[in-house]
Amino acid sequence: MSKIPNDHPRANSLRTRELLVRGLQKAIVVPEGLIAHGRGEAFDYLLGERTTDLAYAAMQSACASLLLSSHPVISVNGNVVALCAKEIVQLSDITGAIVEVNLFYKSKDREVLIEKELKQNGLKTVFGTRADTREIIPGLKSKRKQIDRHGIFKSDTVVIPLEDGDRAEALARMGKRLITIDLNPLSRTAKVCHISIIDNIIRALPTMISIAKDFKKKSNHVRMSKMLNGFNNRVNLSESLRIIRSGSRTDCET
Ligand code: PTJ
Repeated sequence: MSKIPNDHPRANSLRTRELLVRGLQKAIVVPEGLIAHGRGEAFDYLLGERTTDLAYAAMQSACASLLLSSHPVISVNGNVVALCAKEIVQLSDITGAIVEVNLFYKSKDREVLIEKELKQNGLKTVFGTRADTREIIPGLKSKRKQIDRHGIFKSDTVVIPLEDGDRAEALARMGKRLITIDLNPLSRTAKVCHISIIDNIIRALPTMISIAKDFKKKSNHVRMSKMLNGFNNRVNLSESLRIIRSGSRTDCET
């Protein structure tokens, strides 16, 4: 990594960019992934590059949902693995969710590299990379329609971070309970999901890991069900937009 001074006002943001550039050099990330990140960054800037109370509440509901599900799955793409491979593996360990690779710009080479990266970070089984257990999401044209029979196909809950709207809508039609992490509260994905965490995945995953650990120690079925059923994504999205529109961010001009 190049030397980014610790006292640089945008040090975290610059370090995150470097993770993606490194992912691009390893061919885990596609060039389009850098552009997608740029869109996310713009929303993050407007949100104040912080986890809002709304995002925290969404993470609590999301963790409750994962822990209450019988077959939860975390779907990952190139950007997600370049940014947070270790955290994906940790969240999978704690919640029992399996991890499935699902790429928009799908290629066998990238699948192999992403699988390797996840395994190097401690994941034992990676779903979504085998042709013999493939099923198809009805009504979806992109290569993202290919899913694993033992993974997303039979799941009840799917986490779809940094996702495109087409597949989110198609998974919703299949009756899946959907959770996303997406900085854009206006995206089709954020609108169609049951729980949308409007936060940077870099901040969201470590927070979700600590919430899930805490729930496993201290929480019970009834409390988690209340948290899940009490969550209203429409309010969450409109309040997140209100924060952006209010222009409350004043601390950073660079
Ligand atoms: O690895 P592949 O081939 O599957 O391709 C992955 C990308 C991300 C290129 C692909 O899925 C894509 O084009 O996604 P979209 O349609 O641009 O959607 C990505 C969404 O994630 C946008 O709404 C962004 O605002 C949001 N986003 C980008 N970076 C972050 C983010 N949300 C949270 N944290 C981020 N770091």
